[in-house]
Amino acid sequence: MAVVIPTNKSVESLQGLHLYHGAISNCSMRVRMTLIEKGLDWTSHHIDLKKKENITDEYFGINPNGLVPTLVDNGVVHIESNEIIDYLDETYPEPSLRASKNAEMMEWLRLAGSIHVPAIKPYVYATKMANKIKKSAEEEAKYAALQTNDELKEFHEKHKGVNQFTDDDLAKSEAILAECFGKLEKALAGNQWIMGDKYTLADISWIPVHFVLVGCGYSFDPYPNIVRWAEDFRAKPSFQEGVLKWCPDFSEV
Ligand SMILES: N[C@@H](CCC(=O)N[C@@H](CS)C(=O)NCC(=O)O)C(=O)O
Repeated sequence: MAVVIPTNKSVESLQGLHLYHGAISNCSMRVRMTLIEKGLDWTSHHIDLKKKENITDEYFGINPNGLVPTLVDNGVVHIESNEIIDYLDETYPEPSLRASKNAEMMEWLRLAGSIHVPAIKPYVYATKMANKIKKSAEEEAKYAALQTNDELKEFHEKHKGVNQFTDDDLAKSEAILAECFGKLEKALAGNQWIMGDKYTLADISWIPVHFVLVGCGYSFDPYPNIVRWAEDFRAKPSFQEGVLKWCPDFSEV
């Protein structure tokens, strides 16, 4: 469980559920959807990534990676979106979003988490975000002073200043995505949801990835089962409230 001891002690006195999240962040979308599915009351602390509101001493004091989302539950700080949704389902079990084959479902969450930096983030930045989210020299200096995570430092170096993601970065990311979506396509053959008839955390973990990639121009034409599965979310209140209300169309971001 990704619990962190915050250096920004102000959050330790928060009562109830507080979510620090980004409107356009796919990782935040999965947590918002889970909170909504569970009918939980939560206080929103919106962090505007385009305005670099995550690059502050205050926020790094809550999330040591400077990433959204962060959930604070009665003063306890949780990071890592896939771990947060698992935590929410454990702690607030009704309605259950867990599959009877729990290990298999957790493997889908682990997979979504494991491809975030090698595939999802580079694809989104290379095709869309890098130019929109360029840091000023002052923001670069602030980020360098705050960020201690080497993987994230290396990732953000790739689009720092005049640097750009290369064709090779994009090709590597596309290869990983193709392998994952091949698996997802197979899992959805003859099934409404990833784990079968029951809608679970696995679906919640993956739909934001689909939503954001579509907005970046990724084609799901080779995956008809995924296209049909994604369509089914349009009618879900948790998708409308947790995704579309905050980000109606990622291509417009
Ligand atoms: N593994 C983390 C990844 C979180 C993450 O990368 N969040 C993005 C938005 S989806 C973010 O905060 N980006 C800002 C940055 O990289 O500085 C999780 O699942 O919570």
